[in-house]
Amino acid sequence: MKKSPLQIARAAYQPKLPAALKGNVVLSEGAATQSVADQADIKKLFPNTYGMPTIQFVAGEAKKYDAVNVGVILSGGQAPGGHNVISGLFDGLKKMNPNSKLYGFLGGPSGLVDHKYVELTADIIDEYRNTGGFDIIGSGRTKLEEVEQFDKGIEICNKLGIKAIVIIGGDDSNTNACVLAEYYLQKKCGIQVIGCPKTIDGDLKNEMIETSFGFDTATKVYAEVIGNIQRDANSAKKYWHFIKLMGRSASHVTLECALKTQPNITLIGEEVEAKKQTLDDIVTYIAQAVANRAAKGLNFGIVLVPEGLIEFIPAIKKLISELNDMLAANQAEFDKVADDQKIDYVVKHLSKENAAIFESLPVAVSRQLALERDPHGNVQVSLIETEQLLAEMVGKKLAEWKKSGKYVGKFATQHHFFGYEGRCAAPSNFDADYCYSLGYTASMLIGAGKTGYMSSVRNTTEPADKWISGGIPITAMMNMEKRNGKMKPVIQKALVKLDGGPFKYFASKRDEWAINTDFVYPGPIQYFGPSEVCDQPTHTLLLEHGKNI
Ligand code: FBP
Repeated sequence: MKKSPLQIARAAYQPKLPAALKGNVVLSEGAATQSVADQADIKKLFPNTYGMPTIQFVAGEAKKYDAVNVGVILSGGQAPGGHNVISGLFDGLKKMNPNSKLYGFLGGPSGLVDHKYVELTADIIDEYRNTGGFDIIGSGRTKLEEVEQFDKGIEICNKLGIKAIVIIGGDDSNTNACVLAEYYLQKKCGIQVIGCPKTIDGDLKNEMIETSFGFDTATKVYAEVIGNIQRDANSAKKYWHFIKLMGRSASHVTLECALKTQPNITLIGEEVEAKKQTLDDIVTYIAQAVANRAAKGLNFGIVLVPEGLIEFIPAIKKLISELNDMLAANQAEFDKVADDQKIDYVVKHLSKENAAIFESLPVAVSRQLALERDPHGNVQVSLIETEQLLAEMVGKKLAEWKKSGKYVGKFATQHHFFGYEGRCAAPSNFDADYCYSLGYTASMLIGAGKTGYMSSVRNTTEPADKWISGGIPITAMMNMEKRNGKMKPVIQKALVKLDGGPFKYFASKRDEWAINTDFVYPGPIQYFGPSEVCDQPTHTLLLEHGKNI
């Protein structure tokens, strides 16, 4: 395969590891844990994996490890750094015992069930070091939650002599990893399961998991292109750019990009929900900011919109919740309804209030809400064109205001959606190091005989040398939530905290950014050069750790 000069230089990059992982490690156990909520329910559902202690790896004496065969799965959406998790895992396993083997299950969790796999040899791993993408083994969104699937997993693991599986995924995939770990313990089949925190959305985090991998690189890519668009807007001075950013459930990506680029308007879904805003409130807020700038002769600007916005609007959230329950209860009947009758079916089966809201939505949005779900039952918000919807609604409002003289200006718009552009970018130094360390830590958890743990690398606003490597029981992150009409144990999503450092900083600045043109142009990710240019973690991480940006 032909490679660019940067790819060649990047292949030679040696990711940094926490100091403790550079030599021999021993395990130090912390306090016993409990789940973030619903302790009694989670304990009952996970009798074998509940309450385990947190773990930290510290430098120690050399130890002999038996050779072990391990399987690895990439699950869900791509995130920069996945290949480095796998290379860190590979190197860690080989360091413990050079006869250990790593198998990659192909195409996501379905590879385990359908017995599709490849042995990952040193030659294959070397091709993918420090590269973006998940193409080394592919990914998929198949849910692992049926006993038959778990048993198919045991079959292939027995055939290949696999004693541990590493699942690299987001909150849903790691929830499934924990269910699998619990089942394999109950069955006493001797297969460990370890999770790794992945998602560009940044919503899988807590005290021990400071960030999910991929968030750093993806937001750096989006911030670069937002900056480029800002410079274009400030040069041409004729367009308002509406930019939707990925982040299915949480607005971390949008908030991080705002902190990096200082656009005029940024919507944060979590705030919309807390303030119980309606779609009209949001449109009015944007229109007012456009009118204020127009009064200063500035008929251009930037609006950032998180892709999950729609689901945060309380009225629509209620509608989606009823839709989920109704569809779950009537799934068999609904599946038989002809495609062109499905919307009518939905309207007839909703409460009056929600049916009215459903019918008031643009057809494209209502179709998405009712008909297009991913295998975890999530609304596929990346397919809803919120940026266009908002631009049109703001345009209409401004046209009304123009009639009454409340607004004088020109309003021409451009729309963008940045998501897929960032998910497979070559990992930043931060993600390259963080992912390699996560993978390496996963190998240590396997060596320590652990199961039901998520690989954890902390203290990430310090240089990599000072990072702390360990594991956190997945049950400690769980609570009970309604999924497809039933209460299920799931990892609690980390949403933007309105009293947290990143949001508070943004809120203190946004009025100035709205009226002025205070754009920042971050430029492209730098892989080589001074540390302050190449190795900076996200603004979100810095502010969450009480540091300045
Ligand atoms: P994960 O949570 O699986 O990492 O995926 C995140 C994400 O990129 C979201 O931001 C987006 O809504 C979704 O995946 C898009 O999914 P798909 O790749 O299936 O279109």
